[in-house]
Amino acid sequence: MKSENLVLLNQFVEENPSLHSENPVDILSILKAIEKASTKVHNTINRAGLLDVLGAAGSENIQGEEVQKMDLFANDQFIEALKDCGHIAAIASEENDEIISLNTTGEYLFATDPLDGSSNIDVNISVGSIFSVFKRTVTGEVTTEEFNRFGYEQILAGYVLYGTSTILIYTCGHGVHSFTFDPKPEVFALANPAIQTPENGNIYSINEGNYNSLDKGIQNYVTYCKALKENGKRTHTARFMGSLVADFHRNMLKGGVFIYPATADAPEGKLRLLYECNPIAMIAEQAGGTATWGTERLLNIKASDIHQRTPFFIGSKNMMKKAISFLS
Ligand code: P6P
Repeated sequence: MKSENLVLLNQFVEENPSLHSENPVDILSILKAIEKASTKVHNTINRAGLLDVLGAAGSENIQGEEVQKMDLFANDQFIEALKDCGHIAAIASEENDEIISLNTTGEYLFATDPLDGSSNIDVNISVGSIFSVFKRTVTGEVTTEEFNRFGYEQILAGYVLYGTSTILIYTCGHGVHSFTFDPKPEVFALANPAIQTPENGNIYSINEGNYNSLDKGIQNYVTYCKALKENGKRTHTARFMGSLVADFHRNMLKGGVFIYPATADAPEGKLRLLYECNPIAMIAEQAGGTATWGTERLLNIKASDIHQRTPFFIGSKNMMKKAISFLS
């Protein structure tokens, strides 16, 4: 496809205002900031071995996890780009214990895991930037409590997946839109205006290293996935990359279920509600899938802490029905 035929973000938003909430101009401005920041991340990740950006930064985040150099680099890019965009009042980031106030006149709140799965960069496995946007209901100085919103209140949610190609996936609640990064001239171009996830699939994604500490019902579901057909062939296939965005994106396109439940290492679940599970759950639902924290809809949770964790079940509608049927 010649570059002059590519549909870029500006054109897609301007030609489809009804897909972009009641303020498409604001949404475009935020998306352009995400494009700017993720371009910087893309260019750095692709040369990581040649730059001093691999490995640990020598500090821990609020979760007590070792921060990677690329986490800090990605975080800085998003903060800078969103500051310039002017519409963001404050950011809640996995990399910062407290919220970052940007602009008291900003109409929106931005939550992000700027580079999820970053420890995979050193071994060349796909990673992702995850983002979630809420419209403010008050004005003036932002407080942390303003982020205590229901997941279903998000007005923009999505991720950038840095894989064999770099792609931007987002929704404003009117379908899931996919854009592919074109390195020349460093823009995202429309790939699919409306992604739908298969209702069925055979991929199950769970870290079975946790098996012996899982709830009995989840153990029983894993055993169900290992059952063989009458002809002796497998019924399911296991795929788990240890990179949420990559695992979710594959399952969304091919059909599958991803589970990160409560474990002995993570009694509340490992994944964070505000900037990992909420945005990906909104994408899943908009693509025709389901996302829960057990038997209940994930987006119905009202956050109470910007870094709170939650068990996470997400995937194809019918696979999720079967998985949830095993939960007590
Ligand atoms: P475990 C990456 O650190 C991450 O936050 C997600 O991207 C991924 O799904 C999960 O943790 C993997 O965790 O315990 O299986 O290594």
